[in-house]
Amino acid sequence: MDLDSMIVGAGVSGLYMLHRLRGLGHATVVLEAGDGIGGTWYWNRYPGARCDIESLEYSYSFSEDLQQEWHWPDRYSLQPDILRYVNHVADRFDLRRDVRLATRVTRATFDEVARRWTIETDTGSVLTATYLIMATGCLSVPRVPELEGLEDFGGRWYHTGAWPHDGVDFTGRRVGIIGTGSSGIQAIPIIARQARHLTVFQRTPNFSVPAWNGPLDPDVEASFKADYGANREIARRSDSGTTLEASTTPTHAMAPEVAKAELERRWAQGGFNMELVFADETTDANANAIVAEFARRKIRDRVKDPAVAALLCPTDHPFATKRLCVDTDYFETYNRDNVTLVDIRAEPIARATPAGVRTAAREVALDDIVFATGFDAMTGALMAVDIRGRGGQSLRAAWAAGPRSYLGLMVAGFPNLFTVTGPGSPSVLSNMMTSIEQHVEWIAACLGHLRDRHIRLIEPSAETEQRWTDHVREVGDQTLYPRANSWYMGANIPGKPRVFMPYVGGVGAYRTICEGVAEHGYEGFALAS
Ligand code: NA7
Repeated sequence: MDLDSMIVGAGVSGLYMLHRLRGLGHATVVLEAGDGIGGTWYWNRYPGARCDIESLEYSYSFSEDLQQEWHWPDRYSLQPDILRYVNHVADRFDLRRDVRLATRVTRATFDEVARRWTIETDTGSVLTATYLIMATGCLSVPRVPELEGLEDFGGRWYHTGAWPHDGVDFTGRRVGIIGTGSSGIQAIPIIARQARHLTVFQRTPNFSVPAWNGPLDPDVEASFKADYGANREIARRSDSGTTLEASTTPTHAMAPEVAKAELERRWAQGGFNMELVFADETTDANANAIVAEFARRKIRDRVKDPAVAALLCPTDHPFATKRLCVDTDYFETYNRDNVTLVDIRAEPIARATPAGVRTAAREVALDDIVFATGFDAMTGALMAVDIRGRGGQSLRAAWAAGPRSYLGLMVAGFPNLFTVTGPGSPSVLSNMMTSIEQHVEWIAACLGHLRDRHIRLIEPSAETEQRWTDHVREVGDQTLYPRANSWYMGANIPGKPRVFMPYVGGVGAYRTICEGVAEHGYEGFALAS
């Protein structure tokens, strides 16, 4: 099958990409490994799975009718509600007929003579297309760590990012969960309410802020929708891709009592508001320490047993330099009689046994193990495909020392290959919806530009790629982010290069750069007809 373009992944970005490329008149298909559409929201069905960007902003903005008509039940949406929304969008814009499900792309090769991509799949089909768009997501390759003896474990085990579709009943069972990132922190309170006993194996305590979730207030909804267009524009020009109001005042310009009141005000707003208390919160260690200590004090307030509270207090990384978690009753869950916290830095897990898990200090009897151990983030899904560019060079080799790109959109040596929210773009540091729409619209405009000028080939020069990759690193180095062993840094995957992968310059500033590049005839890219 010969196509104009091919999209890999039928999540939020791939589906919108399809819509826009149809608008250009492209013959295009979406190849999707899952049996259904929705990407992240298709796979992550663990108990409590919820978005921590507010519903009114974690939604497409491209259709005014859609955004006005859709009603979100909660301030922060549950996974089933988001999946229902994605399916609604697919039906409303008639997207399904060009999506091929249960088809995993295994290899993509650029043919320099034909100037086309050849794509091979695990179903044996081979397709060719002029343009290849990877819409494979930033958190889509779940990672189960090596755990000796897991094959002999007599119970059931699951990963949060590949959860069974008919759900899991933990009633009456002794459950162990490994991992206290966003997924663990969302799942733990829910599983604890159902299970006979829950043992949490914690390697690193994480900062978490209450969501204060609840039904979406009809007045908030009405007033946000009354100015939906203007609100979206604020989000597009912001740092975070949301309308959350960021402080412009650095700590030293705030009197201590003002700072204290501000911390409490932000805490009462909940969620990512806590990242926006001081203008220098993620760049100045002293400013950050104030927020970190405030957040630790809240943990001590929420957890009754001081020894357990101490174990739950993060001390090894600055506030929000690992992705900030947003919770409902997370810390309070440790006040329950049926929940035990095990610090696996003090007593590492030695192995799984037929009856449970053995640590250096004890044997924990378990019926079920839940891995909330995260993903090979940002590069994992791209590197999972054997992508070959000019001269047969592989993306895996090109990125062996860390990802390189121009704008997180294209890679030198890989003509006509686009990455939606690729490493080197704001992506995971932002509201993904805002960043996805910006990338999809930029790519569609770019392909329209090429079509109108009968240009067949686009590729960044090696120099521009180097300059952008250096810029991403330099901007990252001005922040506290590189101080944490986070998945932003690739630190959660043994052997992965330690590189800060997202672009921290801000969604609005990044958008302006992308717009400038396009306005100057795709500056930094080589175009050939
Ligand atoms: P994260 O944020 O990567 O969290 C994974 C958690 O699992 C984290 O607490 C890790 O501890 C822990 N982990 C990972 N490997 C191990 C091993 N081998 N042993 C013990 N503990 C381990 O993934 P999530 O799914 O929670 O969240 C991913 C993103 O999805 C989230 O940020 C949102 O954007 C949505 P560590 O901190 O590495 O010591």
